[in-house]
Amino acid sequence: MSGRDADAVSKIVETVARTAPEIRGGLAGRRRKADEENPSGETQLAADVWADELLERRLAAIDGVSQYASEERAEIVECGDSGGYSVAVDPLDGSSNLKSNNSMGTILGVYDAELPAKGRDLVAAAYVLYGPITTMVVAREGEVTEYVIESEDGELAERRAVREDLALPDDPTVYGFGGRVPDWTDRFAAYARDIETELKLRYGGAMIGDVNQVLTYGGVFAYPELESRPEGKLRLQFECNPIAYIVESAGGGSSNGGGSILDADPDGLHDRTPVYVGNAELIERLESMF
Ligand code: AHM
Ligand code: MG
Repeated sequence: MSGRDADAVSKIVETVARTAPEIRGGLAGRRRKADEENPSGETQLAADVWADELLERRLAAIDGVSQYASEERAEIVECGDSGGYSVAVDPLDGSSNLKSNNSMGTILGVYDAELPAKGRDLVAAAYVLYGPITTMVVAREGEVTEYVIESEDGELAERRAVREDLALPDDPTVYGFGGRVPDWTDRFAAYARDIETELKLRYGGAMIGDVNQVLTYGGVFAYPELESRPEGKLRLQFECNPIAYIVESAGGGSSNGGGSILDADPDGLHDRTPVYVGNAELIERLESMF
């Protein structure tokens, strides 16, 4: 697939921005569990299912979108516009934080290929962070921009750029590593011991919140390979590829332990992968220890 309407990419990003205040506004009443599990076998919250349906309705209706896929549904939705972009989303990343009222996000990847696709096929990626304020980080054509999403009566009022040409700070200060420490592999534990002597811990249980810390202060985020789960926890199509694309576009590095996440060949739509993202030097150091 190639020769696409760049306008469609803008519409996709704009649609996620427009939907963000609604997702945020709908969280309070949707903290209970839904009666289903997602394709990865995790319990879905009413909020996960609702955000997925909202995004599917909006994104699948855009001219130039041929596939919609999400962490919350087993199958790809074919949108009828063949030859268009494929959109992959994590509608509510870190949704277990809803119970404890902590940050969550929405992740978007726009691929110029059929799903499952390689990270190198991304033409844009973005995330929304539902923190004390709602922000959105968009990577496109090698540039990363952070926006503040202002809403009025639960609807998008303005998407205001607050950091343009966003780049990771040269002097990193924070790290956040997922998984239980006794479940870490020896090589990752050795890396973590090294990092702990230099940086301070910032881990909040939502990848988007933790990656936003790294983009703001510099450092490294990992959800590593585990003894019990060599493939880690996070999904390649919906979470790791878009985040790797954003971090690399901001001058950082990404790895699955053996090379850039963006070069990984996907087998299935819901594949998981170990993920390490952050300042290039910290990712190179990880690879040299693996
Ligand atoms: P989710 O998409 O089902 O919410 O799960 C993904 C989240 C990530 O945001 C976060 O990095 C990780 O799971 C946290 O896992 P843990 O609770 O094991 O620390
Ligand atoms: Mg997620």
